[in-house]
Amino acid sequence: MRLPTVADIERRIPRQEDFTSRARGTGLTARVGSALGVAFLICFVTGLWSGLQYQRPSWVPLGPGPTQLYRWTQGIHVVSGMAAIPLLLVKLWSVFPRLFIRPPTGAKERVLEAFERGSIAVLMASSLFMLTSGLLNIAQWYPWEFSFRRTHEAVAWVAIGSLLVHIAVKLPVIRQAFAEPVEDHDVDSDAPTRRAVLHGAVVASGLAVVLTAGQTVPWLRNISVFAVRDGEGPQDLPINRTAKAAGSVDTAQSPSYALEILVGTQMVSLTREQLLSMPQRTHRLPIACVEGWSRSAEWTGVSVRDLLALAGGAPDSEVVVRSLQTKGAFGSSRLLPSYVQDHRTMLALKLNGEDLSLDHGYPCRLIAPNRPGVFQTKWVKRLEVQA
Ligand SMILES: Nc1nc2c(c(=O)[nH]1)N[C@H]1C(S)=C(S)[C@@H](COP(=O)(O)O)O[C@H]1N2
Ligand SMILES: [Mo]
Repeated sequence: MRLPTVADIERRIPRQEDFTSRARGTGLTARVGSALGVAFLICFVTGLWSGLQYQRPSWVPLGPGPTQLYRWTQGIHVVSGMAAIPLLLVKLWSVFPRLFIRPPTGAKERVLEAFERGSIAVLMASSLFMLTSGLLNIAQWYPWEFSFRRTHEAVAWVAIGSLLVHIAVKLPVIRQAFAEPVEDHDVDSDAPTRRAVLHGAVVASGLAVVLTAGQTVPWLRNISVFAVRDGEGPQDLPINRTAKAAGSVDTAQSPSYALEILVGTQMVSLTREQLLSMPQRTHRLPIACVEGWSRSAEWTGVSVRDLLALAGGAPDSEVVVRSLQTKGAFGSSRLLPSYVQDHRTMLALKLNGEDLSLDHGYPCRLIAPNRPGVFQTKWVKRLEVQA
């Protein structure tokens, strides 16, 4: 038996001409690609905004208003990511045969071609990584070892950078494609047309939006089968992490529980009864998770500002909030002075008129306007202020 030669193998690799579907075409690619570019851009900007909540350069103002801002930016982030998935799949399908174009013969052309293919490979790999890691994150499945947030943010820069290069390189082709009709041949009735593929991509993307958006938009909730949380949960609010998972069941229900407020070296302790005897404030505020789901509720409790006043802390302090939690991440968060000054930043004792349930953070939880859910610390043990 003769081993296959390189020429034999080469002959078996398909050529661009072997893909005969007339449903592919530059007009289709350019249109789906542009929609995808818009979705990526929205995703990138809203994602940057979310990243700033964790690490803020001093010139970026972050505060409690507008109350619903983070809820909307993060809802839009997740929805535009979902919308991008069908668009990316159709886009890749529409250019797939180009993978099999044979390299050009001239040395200079080969180098240029290698650069172009290299940049597209980076764009494709980073785009697929962004959409996959985002999707797995909202499904709360972490099959990886690395930090989701840092990696998702770092690769976003690679994706947006290679996208800009790609657009710059293809601009003449894109221009021409938009100047011409999507179909450039006589449409025979049997074959799927480019227009049909384009419509299919738009419908699939629109469906992804509608089926996800209900986690932010209440009146869409019942049809949003892709929403990660259906809005169910004790006291009408979803639960991400239970008290059991956080290892706070016993300490949260202990009769010896007292909230500690540490100002410099001075400490004030307050039992839940003492907290309840302080002036109570009630506000309607959303929990807005980074996974895109959000839900408003009526919270009643004591403002952090009132608590600082009682313990001798200044109202323009930065406050660290620590939880009783013993297992897992998100056991503490930091309140910027702008949040502390707003009386709606509270330690909530009640939710929708009832005592806070254990899984919602009993004996008390932080709630503040325009704040990512992950910083709305539950089972609060201590407020710490640098004197
Ligand atoms: N102590 C503590 N507080 C926490 C969390 C946590 O894991 N531990 N999860 C946060 C997250 S990610 C969100 S979105 C909100 C709402 O989560 P829940 O649905 O679990 O209450 O609570 C936040 N507060
Ligand atoms: Mo969250």
